[in-house]
Amino acid sequence: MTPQLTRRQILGVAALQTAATLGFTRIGLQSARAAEPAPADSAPAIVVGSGYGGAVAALRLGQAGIRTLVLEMGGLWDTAGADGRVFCSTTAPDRRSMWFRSRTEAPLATFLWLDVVNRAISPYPGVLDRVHHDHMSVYVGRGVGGGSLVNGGMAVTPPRSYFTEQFPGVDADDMYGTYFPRARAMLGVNSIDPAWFESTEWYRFTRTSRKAAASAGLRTTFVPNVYDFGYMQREAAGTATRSALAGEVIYGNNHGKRSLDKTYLAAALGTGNVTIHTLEKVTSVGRAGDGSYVLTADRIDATGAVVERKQYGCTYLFLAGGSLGTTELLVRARDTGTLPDLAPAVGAGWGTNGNTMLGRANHVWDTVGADQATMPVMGIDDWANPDNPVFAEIAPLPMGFEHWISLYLAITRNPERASFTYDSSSGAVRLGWTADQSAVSVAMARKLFDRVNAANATVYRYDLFGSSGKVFADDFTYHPLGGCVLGRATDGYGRVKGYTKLYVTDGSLVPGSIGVNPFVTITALAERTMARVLAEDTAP
Ligand code: FAE
Repeated sequence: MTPQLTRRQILGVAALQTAATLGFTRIGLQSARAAEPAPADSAPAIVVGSGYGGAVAALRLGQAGIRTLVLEMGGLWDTAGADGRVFCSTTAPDRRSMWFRSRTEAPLATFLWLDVVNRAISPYPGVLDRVHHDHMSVYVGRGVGGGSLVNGGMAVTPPRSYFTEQFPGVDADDMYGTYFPRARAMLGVNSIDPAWFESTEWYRFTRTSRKAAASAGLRTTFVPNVYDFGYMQREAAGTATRSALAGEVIYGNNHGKRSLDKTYLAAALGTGNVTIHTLEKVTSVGRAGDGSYVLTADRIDATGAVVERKQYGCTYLFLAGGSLGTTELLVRARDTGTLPDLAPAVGAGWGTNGNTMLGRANHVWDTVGADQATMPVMGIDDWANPDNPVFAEIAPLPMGFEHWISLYLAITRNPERASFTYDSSSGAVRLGWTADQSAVSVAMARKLFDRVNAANATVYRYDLFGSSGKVFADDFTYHPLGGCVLGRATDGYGRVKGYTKLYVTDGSLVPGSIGVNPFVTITALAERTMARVLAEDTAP
């Protein structure tokens, strides 16, 4: 099923394509028609970042008739390289894969303890970044669309009871009646056809994991996705170019994925009120004497060199640089004195969503298949277990040959939280996460998967996360959450405490854990914020 694009989305897609073809770093409806528009140094509203929170803000501001500028540090991913493809695959990564690296840093570092996964690449503003802090590194997407360009597309609405626990001040009826459905509709969420799932070779790996879970008495559940499953079935039938069936995911999907540039951002550009500047990293935020906001941004080229330092001004400022990006900007602003009235809660309440990755070795007769679709469609749902709540995504590991590995991304209910601090000597903002805090997630994941192994007489894989024989990947997360938590660093709607007309709309609002993959929650909360802000704060 292909979602119906509105006329405005079609205009937006045309603007994105024209900007890409002509190499523009400013994208708006004007660039679809003629030459590059004149630089805008100020706008009524500025949005920092073009991931989920930023895309929702841009669309709703544009629809309200408010001229809006989006500043995105990553590039626009819409131009085919010499190989005819926009993105490279996970099996043959090149410079497009990662953000200014000379070697890829894939989550699964080794196979049979061998360093055969990562490749030398030349530094370039690639689409996936791995941001290193002590004891924890964070994977994030870079580009127009943020994490939507690189993620697994799992579009999961959290259990209402856990959402309410995490957000006691948010009206759950509003969320489950209005904002979650609105977010899912706009994101193009769809579900795999169960009959096709049961019969296709591409999901044998999921069925094998389901069987192992069932032997341990564990429940599995289908999860929706934003990858177009109609397209995927055509890939399998040989009538569409393969993407999810060609190993594409963490370095981008060339087809099938409804990333934000195809949904929210296309619609935002289609309003005619939204312009996106790419390869511009906001480095500081402050306030002018008249109460407007002043931003400094570095424009970089493909080598990473800063080619221009720009100043922007706006009345309304929406921060959507993701949990790391937004928190870093605000911690620095508070502690360097450019926004001194920010609350002490800015920088606190950060968590990994309890992420831990692991692999199990199946028996030789329990094959996972050489062919694996890259989009996960099922999870082991033991979240309601009060003793050890875990939701484990059954993850693909497409290697093109039978390897008998079941891979999982476990989301555990780890209560540990960390804070960011500003280091005045280096100017860096550092995360204070410790190895002990990761050990909590590992213990919970181990408890669940020890059960699965015991019931199936199987063992863990020791060869996937480096040469040391580590079973649980405890040093990275895909789900950075928190840092500017809703109701603590902000009011109940994302308005930053201490200031007016300053908002947070991204994953930094979520208090470190949401129990499922987070982007549907981030999108729905951003919808709720924008509805309130446009109704109350922007009236003339
Ligand atoms: P995000 O999407 O990260 O967007 C922030 C944007 O701001 C990025 O484009 C940045 O480049 C940009 N930016 C940051 N700082 C600046 C600055 N100073 N100046 C200008 N621009 C800036 O934030 N979630 C799911 O729900 N389902 C999944 O299946 C799933 N799989 C994942 C797989 C991978 C490999 C990864 C990395 C993540 C996955 N996630 C998944 C997580 C999901 O993508 C993430 O929660 C959201 O993207 C976060 O949305 P935000 O709007 O907070």
